[in-house]
Amino acid sequence: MASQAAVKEHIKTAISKAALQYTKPEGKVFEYGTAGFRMKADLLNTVIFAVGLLAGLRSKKLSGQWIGVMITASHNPAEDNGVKLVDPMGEMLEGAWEVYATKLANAPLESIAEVYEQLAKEIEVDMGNPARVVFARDTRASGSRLVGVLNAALTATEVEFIDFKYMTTPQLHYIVRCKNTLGTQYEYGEPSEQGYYEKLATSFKKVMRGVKVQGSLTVDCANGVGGPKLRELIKVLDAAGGLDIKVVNDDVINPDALNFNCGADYVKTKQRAPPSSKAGVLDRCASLDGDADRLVYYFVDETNTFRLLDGDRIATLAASFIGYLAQKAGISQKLNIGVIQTAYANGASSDYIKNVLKLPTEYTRTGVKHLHHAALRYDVGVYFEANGHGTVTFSENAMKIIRNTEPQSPAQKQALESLLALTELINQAVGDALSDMLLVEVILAHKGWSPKEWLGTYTDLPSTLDRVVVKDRSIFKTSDDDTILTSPAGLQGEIDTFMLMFNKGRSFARASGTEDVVRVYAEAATRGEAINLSKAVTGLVGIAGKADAQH
Ligand code: 16G
Ligand code: MG
Repeated sequence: MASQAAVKEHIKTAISKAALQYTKPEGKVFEYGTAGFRMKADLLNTVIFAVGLLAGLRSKKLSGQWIGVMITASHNPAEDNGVKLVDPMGEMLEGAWEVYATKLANAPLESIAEVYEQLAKEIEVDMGNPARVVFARDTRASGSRLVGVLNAALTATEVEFIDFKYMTTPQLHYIVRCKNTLGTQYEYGEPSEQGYYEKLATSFKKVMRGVKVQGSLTVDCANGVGGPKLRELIKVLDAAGGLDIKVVNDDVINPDALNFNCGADYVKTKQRAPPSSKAGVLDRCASLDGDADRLVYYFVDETNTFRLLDGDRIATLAASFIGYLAQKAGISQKLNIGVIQTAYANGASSDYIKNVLKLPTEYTRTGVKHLHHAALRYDVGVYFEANGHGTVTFSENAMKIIRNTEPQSPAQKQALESLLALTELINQAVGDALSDMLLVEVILAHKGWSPKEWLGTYTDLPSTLDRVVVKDRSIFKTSDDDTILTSPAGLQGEIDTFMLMFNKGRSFARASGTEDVVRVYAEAATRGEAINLSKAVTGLVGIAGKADAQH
C-alpha cells in the first residue's frame, strides 16, 4: 500500500504554498471535539485548511464517496465559528478520524505537506482514488473568509467539490447522504436544497391526511441560517397544504443578532422565552439554534408561567406516536422500539417511557454521535438530548416490515402509510430542527393536542444545572453513560450519600466537552431539594478540583 499512499510532489508543493498564506495562532492547541473544532473565528484559518486536507483524504479512503464539511459554530456567539466533517451516510465523522483531524490541525505550517503524506501512509489511503467534498456554511460574517481557506486546501489537493453556500447543518448532512446513495436501493432523496424541501413537504402532506393543525406556530430562528431556510420550506409547504407558521428572529443582516437573546440554547438554559417574544397565552412557540439542528417548544400557560417542552418531551411524543401507529398497523410485536437519552434527561421522562409507554430506554454519553450509534441498535431508535438535539432512526428490518406488511383493514393500511411517510419526514441522517418541527406538528395534529395537553403527559422533576471551575477538568472521568465518576477516587461514593438524602434525588458530575468546566446536574422531588443536592455536589466537585464552586 505504501506506494499508493505516496503523495505526488506537485501536490505537496501546492499544499505548502497554499498553507503559507496563513498564520498559525501561537501556542494554541486544537482539538476535534464533540462539536468538531469551534473557537473565535479569527483563529480558525489553519484549522479549516487542515480540515480541507483531511476531508479529501477521508473521501479517498472511502473510495471517492462524498464527504461533507460544515462551517458553523451553532449556538455560539456571532464572533465564533467552527467546522465539522460529515461522513458518507450523513453521520458525524468516525471517532478514529477525530484524532487525525487533531493531528493535522496542530501540524506546523512549514511541514504540513509532510504530515499530510505521513497520515495518508498511516491510514493507508489509496491516493489514486478520487476525492469528493460538499460544503456549506451558516450566516456568520467570517464564513466567506473560511470558505476561501477551505477552497484553497481542496484546490491544492485536487479534490472535486461543490459549494452549497448557506445551509443548515442538517441540510448539508442530507445532501451528503443523498449524494452517496444516488442510484442505489437506499436512495435518500434528490441531492439539492429544493429536493430537501420537497421531501419534507410531500411526506408531511401524507402524514397529515385527514387531520388539521390547530392554530399557528411561532418559530424563533435564533437570527441564524434557519430563518431564510424555514421561509423556503414554508413556500413549498404552502403548496402542499400549508401550516400557519410565524417566523420571528430571522435577522441575518445584522451580524451581532445571531443567537443573541434568542434561539434554542437561550430558551433551554435560561428557561424563558426570548425577550422579543409576543406570544399569547397557550400559543405554540418553538426555537431553533444557530444552525438549526436543535429544537425546543414552549408556551405561556393561563397563569402566565413559561412552560418548556424540551428534547425529552419531543422524544416521548415521538415514541408514543410511533408506538401507537405500529400497534394500529399490527406490527408492534415485530418492531423493537427504543428511546435513547443522556443522563441530562429529566427522570420523569425516563419513568414515563418505561412505565407508561412501556418502551426500553437507555442512557449514553453526552454528544449526538453516541446517541445516534445506540439508536441504530433498535428497529426504531428514538433519540434526543434534553437540549433539543435528536431524531429517529429506522433499521432496514423496520423498513422492510413497514413496506411489506399486507394491510387487513383500511385503518391498518392508513397506519402503515403514515409510518412510511414518517420515515421520509424524519431526517434520519442527523437531528434536524426543521424536520423535527414538522414531526411535532403532525403528532399534535393527530392527537388534537395543544401544548398544554402535551405538557400534561407527565410532570418534570425540578432540576438544576451548574458549572464548577476546576484546575484540571481532565481528572473527572465518568462511566460510559456519564452517571458515575470513576475518578477522582472516592468522589462518587460521597455523591451517592447525598443523593440518598433527598426524595427522588439524582445527581451526576461530568467534565464538559466544550468548555473548561465540570457540569453538575441535580434533580429531586422539590425545587428546594434539587437546589440543596446541587449545592452539596458542586461543593464536593469544587473541593476535589481544588477550586471554588461557581454558580
Ligand atoms: C456538543 C454536542 C451536543 C452536546 C454538547 C454537550 C454534537 C453535535 N453536539 O454541542 O450533543 O449536548 O456538546 O456540551 O454532538 P458539554 O460537553 O459542554 O456539556
Ligand atoms: Mg446546533
